[in-house]
Amino acid sequence: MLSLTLAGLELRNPIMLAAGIMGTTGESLKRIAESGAGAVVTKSVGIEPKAGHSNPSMIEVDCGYLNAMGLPNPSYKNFQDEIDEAKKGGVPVIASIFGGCSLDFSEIAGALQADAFELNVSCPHAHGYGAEIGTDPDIVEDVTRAVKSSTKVPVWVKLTPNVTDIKSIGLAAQRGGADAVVAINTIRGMAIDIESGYPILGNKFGGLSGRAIKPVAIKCVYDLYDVLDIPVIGVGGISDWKDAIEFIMAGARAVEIGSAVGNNINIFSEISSCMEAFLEEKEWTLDEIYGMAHEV
Ligand code: RRO
Repeated sequence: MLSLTLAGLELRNPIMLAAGIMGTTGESLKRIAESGAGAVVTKSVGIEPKAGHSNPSMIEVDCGYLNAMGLPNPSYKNFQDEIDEAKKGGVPVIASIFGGCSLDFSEIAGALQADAFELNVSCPHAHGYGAEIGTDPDIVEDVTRAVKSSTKVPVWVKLTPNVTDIKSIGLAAQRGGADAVVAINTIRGMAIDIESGYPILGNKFGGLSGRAIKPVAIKCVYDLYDVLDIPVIGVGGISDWKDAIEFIMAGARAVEIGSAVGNNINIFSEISSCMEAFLEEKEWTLDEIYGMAHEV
């Protein structure tokens, strides 16, 4: 049995869709829900419609992807229908939201009807948003507190690894009243075309995701588990069930999958069934492996 209660949400399994992948339309979110995800997180939405950065905005690199999408979104004012459609998939729908200040965040959270909110204070390449505010513990605390006072549903805060000490940011989110933290967003990175000498991404630099970042994410989850009382949700480079188990042993209550969904939409049910078989063979429960790596 993989079902669990996570920060106020009932989940049939701990394997969720991460923000940014197939999360722009209700139809695609519903499809992911129907393919076995425990919950789905939308693409981040903000106050005004945004076209995003110029192309190329996503490229494949060794062991991962670099993206600088630039928060393309239709504005929260045009997004409720997509959330409502996604809810037909029968699993919790978490709205990822971004803003430039606590007022932006609370306006959006006060207006959208979602099962939970994931606060994006961690996009690595958005001027005035994301990691530009999520690297300051005082702002993270303020934003979290503002959202908590404008909604009754659980509030998760997605953290950037592009800091010296992710624990201090996690603690700030906890002080602000977060119900969980999500670690990690992408790692700032860059690629250059050696024929022309030009940076490849339209935005010049972007965020690295995929297999390459898993060890970084594991360490962040491990460190956050040590200092927080609220649950940590792990994300970053999960490609198969072994990765998911590793995150849970590091201290993640649940995980989110992003880049790997691009290759295989059935990844949620595949991970769940392999994870169940592994736990059965080892005669362990999900609860027993949670944070296991801290017992040594
Ligand atoms: O849209 C993006 O460029 C983006 C976002 Br919002 C994010 O949170 N992380 C990322 O790597 N890209």
